Amino acid sequence: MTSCQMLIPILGDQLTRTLASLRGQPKEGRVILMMEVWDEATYVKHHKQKITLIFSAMRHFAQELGDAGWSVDYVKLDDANNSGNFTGEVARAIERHDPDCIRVVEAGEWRVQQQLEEWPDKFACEVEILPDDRFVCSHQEFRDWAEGRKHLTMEHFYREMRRKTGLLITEDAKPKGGDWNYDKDNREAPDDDMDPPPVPRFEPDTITREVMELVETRFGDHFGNLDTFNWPVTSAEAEKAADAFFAQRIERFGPYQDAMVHGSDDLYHSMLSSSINCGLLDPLELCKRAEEAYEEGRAPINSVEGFIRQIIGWREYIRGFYWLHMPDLQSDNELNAQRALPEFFWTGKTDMRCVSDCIRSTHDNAHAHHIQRLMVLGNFCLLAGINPKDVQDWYLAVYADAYEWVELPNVSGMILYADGGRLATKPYAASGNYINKMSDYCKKCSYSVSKKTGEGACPFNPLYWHFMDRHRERLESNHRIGRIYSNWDRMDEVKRQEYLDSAESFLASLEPAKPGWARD
Ligand code: FAD
Ligand code: DLZ
Ligand code: SF4
Repeated sequence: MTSCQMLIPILGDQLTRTLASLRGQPKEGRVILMMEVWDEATYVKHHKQKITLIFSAMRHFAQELGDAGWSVDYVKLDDANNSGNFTGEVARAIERHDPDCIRVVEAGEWRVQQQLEEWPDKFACEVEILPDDRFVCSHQEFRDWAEGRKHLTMEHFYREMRRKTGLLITEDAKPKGGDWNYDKDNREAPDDDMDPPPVPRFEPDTITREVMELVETRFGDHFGNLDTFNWPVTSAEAEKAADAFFAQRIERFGPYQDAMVHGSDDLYHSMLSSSINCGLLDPLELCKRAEEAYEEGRAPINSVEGFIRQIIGWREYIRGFYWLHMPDLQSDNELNAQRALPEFFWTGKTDMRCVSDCIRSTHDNAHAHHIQRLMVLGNFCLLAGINPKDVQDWYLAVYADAYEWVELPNVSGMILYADGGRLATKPYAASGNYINKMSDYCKKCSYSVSKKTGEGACPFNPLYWHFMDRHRERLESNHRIGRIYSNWDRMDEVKRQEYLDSAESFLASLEPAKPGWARD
């Protein structure tokens, strides 16, 4: 046993050189502990690319810290005696290093934070849990903001974050460009003018290839494909990805934010979420770079404001919302949705061309862009009444950027209305029309988007009315949705029944996913 003054555990989404637990610390007498553990890799059966990304990024980060003179104790998944969980590994590390104290940054996820909070009772040494100051808004600040508000409107929160950070704020405290929000200018349908440049390639190095082998051996039955792995695994690679976004794609990020094109997986999106969430990129720095692009005339206000809103608006709001409503958020099911996730979410085998393309992208890249997650896959789950637990597990498992703190509010609140409207003021329900307007999917789909009911009709059309009809009691009083029922009531009864029958027969045809898909 060697003795150190301080043990500093760093979790897989804390790969930041300026992390609060490292900042200002001398290297002498400190041991950094990093742990690959079975429990984290399997609490859902994560996409193979997600496990590869995290383990490879962790191993690269450990190497960088070592090169910089830190003493790093790195536990690999296959190390003999690996206990399989964070608490067990910290206990073993205490035996190895006999620290006076443990200094750790709070966990991103509620599940892991529960474990951290047991450490002061479990271990004889002092345990200090620090706030994660890589976010603009602390838990307490969000709670204070939420206190006494009837509805937690993202736009109100976002304006506070703009004022707090000074991003896109003029010297006389006004929003740059004149408006706070340019969302109305961010809804262009795809057109022939679109020509998004490819994202940079990141060839797997020896470390990543070793991790890929481990993942194929230990997690071979997990969803996903490793041949197409292209995620940055170091902060240098992540900076290169960011450089490419600011040089080539931010200009058109705004207008085409909601567009979808068959076979095009990134369009003008930044593709930076997986790097931001595991700590390789600083979100505030990215926002500053976006503002610079506006100041230098390289990108219009709607693109820059849109990007900044996603990060200091949505991302921060979602995190605050998660911590405010956990653990209840996990079990909320306002609309009493009970249907099992269909098998095609794993195979992509469905004639719905939009759904199958989003699942293909998810399988090949561990990624789908926002509007695909929201208005194709999410909309389908909402309309079909898939139970929230299945949907949460799926979204948590399949995306490289997925951590519960960001996945759960998006799933429970934004797509499923399972939280009863605390996040979104109305369900994001849409018929095939919306998908047709914002994509090129419908042109070659074997269903017809203009056909409303019966054989060959786009399933989103009858599902939409089936959803509205079965939740009438709950939704009719919502002023943002109520008028939809006047349209429904104006239809003749035969037509209404056709909608309901078409939806019923489609729902009856869905094959549920095989048991054991989420965890062993
Ligand atoms: P861009 O379109 O370039 O956006 C820029 C950045 O804004 C993103 O990198 C991300 O950090 C942030 N952002 C944008 N929208 C959101 C949002 N709704 N919530 C939080 N941050 C946002 N994002 C995750 O990071 N992890 C998740 O697990 C996740 N699950 C989602 C589940 C559902 C059902 C939905 C509808 C959205 C989810 N999102 C999630 C948000 C969003 O889809 C992804 O952040 C985005 O697709 C990542 O791609 P990008 O980096 O190219 O994003
Ligand atoms: C996602 C993930 C995976 C797959 N594996 C690990 C791991 O073995 N060790 C680790 O430190 N972190 C891992 N992570 C990321 C964690 O799940 C993430 O740090 C916590 O969820 C934070 O609450
Ligand atoms: Fe999707 Fe319907 Fe369009 Fe087919 S017709 S791509 S199912 S929206």
